[in-house]
Amino acid sequence: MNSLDEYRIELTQKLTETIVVKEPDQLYGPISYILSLGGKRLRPILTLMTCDFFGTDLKKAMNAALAVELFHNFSLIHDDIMDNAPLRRGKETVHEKWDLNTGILSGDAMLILAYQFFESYEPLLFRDLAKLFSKTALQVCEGQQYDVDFETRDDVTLSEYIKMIDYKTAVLIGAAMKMGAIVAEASEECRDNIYVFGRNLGIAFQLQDDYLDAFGNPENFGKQTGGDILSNKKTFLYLTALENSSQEQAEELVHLFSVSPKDPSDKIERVKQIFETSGASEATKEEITKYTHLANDVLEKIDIPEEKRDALRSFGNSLMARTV
Ligand code: GRG
Repeated sequence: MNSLDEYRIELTQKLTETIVVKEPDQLYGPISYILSLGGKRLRPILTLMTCDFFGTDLKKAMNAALAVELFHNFSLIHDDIMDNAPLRRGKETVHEKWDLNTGILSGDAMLILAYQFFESYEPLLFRDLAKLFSKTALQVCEGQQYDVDFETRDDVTLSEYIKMIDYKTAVLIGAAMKMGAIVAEASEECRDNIYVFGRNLGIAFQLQDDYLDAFGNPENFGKQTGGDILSNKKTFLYLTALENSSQEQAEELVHLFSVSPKDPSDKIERVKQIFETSGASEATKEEITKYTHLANDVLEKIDIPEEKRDALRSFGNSLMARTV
């Protein structure tokens, strides 16, 4: 069993070897750029780890892991375009460094490159991997569309929000793990259970992201906190605060989320106060714990050695406790 760092090192080495800048460099340069910005490499590590845990050499899962990381980075480029975001991983976004069309086309090329990585697998594995990948990519699009729709809706419910983050974020984490299980030729039941584990963990992961966006320490988190508040994003924190507040406080919150002051520091501080006093911050932590426990419950059904189950459990718990 490898350590997380070992999975990350193997993956990053392979990524650098495989993705080289060639002509036209306006197409491949941005791909190499976004991948060089690092990131946690959470999804491909999970693919390698799952394959390893089901008893197969992780090298066999490398191409599936690379596909997952390419897809993730492609979706970040296009997401940044849609959000008009200036920074990604603390550096200029692709469309800022180059331009919009470059971001669109390099992103498209990454999606195709991701699919190409599956071509190295034998037909049955190829079929299962490509099928899962297509289904997941479509769900990610649906999640993204829900997210866009929510910007102009004022009646978003908590369950709709959970469905949105499930599709936009969690399904890919579930699929990343299931791909490891597919490559390891684990039973259907194991594949499905590890998928549910990853999906629940993915929901906890996104809720933790929302929480850290408001309450994280900017030095650890790597970005300025309050970004979601600044962009008036209807996160779990916001929706819970609205639900739990008095009419007066709810009206204040709605008002705060309708203005964009030049100096936003007072707005951010006041919204965070309301998140605290309404119990929304506590409720979000409880929701993170709920989804982490749901993930851990499924683990019990998976037929792997106890030490590996423990490793997955502590991985889930460390995500729940993460500050970055
Ligand atoms: C699927 C065809 C197709 C199009 C994509 C743009 C889009 C449609 C979807 C957006 C998907 C998206 C960007 C979801 C956010 C996922 C997320 C939590 C990103 C941050 O993940 P981390 O924290 O990032 O793992 P690092 O930087 O560590 O890799």
